[in-house]
Amino acid sequence: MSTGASGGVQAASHTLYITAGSGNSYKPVQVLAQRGAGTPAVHCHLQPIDVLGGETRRPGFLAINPRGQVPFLLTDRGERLGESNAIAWYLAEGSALIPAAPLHRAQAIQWMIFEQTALEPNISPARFFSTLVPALREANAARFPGWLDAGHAGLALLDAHLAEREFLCDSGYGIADIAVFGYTHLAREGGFDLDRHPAVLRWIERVRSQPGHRPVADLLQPLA
Ligand SMILES: N[C@@H](CCC(=O)N[C@@H](CS)C(=O)NCC(=O)O)C(=O)O
Repeated sequence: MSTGASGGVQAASHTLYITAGSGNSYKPVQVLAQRGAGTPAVHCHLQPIDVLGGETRRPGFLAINPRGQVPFLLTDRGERLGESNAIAWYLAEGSALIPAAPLHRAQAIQWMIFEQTALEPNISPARFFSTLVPALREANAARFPGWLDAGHAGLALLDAHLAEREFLCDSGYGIADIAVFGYTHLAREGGFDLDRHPAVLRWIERVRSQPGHRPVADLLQPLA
């Protein structure tokens, strides 16, 4: 028995392992918050993991996810799933967050791969050493120019795409926006100048205004 997304006690529930302040952990939680009225409920217990305290490297967590990373999903049937975007997709099934048309579904996958290859690998470490563990920033100073250059190049591509449209896929707001928003909206915390990307800034505000949107600061709060 565990507390579900509804706040009530559920007989069977997924367990989603997450950590505070993480753009990756934020994505599947945002999906749970935005699956929308009228779609079947997904009962999910949010289990905080202390990454900075080393919990992902301890035997207890490695027995759950040998890769030692969050987010990680243990389903109500004991199945295991890693990778934030895969978990987000699984939890979004049955909702309008996943586009219906084949081309739009493929566009969503395209942007979720872009997020993991062009944005997250640059924004996440720059932010980590700037904001989450600033004591290690100096020791990693030589790596910052590479992260900033590559991250800005990715943000420029995103900006050019968004200059012509409201959301990433032609079908409108959905899972790709949630995935790309995860680290993009935190980029300033890594030293990125988002003023260079005005269409990205306008899109960030559009994403923030979507029904059910929760700020990353509320990541560990129980879902309504
Ligand atoms: N590609 C993975 C990256 C996951 C990741 O880097 N997780 C970090 C927190 S944001 C983590 O668990 N780090 C702990 C560790 O490596 O020990 C995803 O999208 O889920």
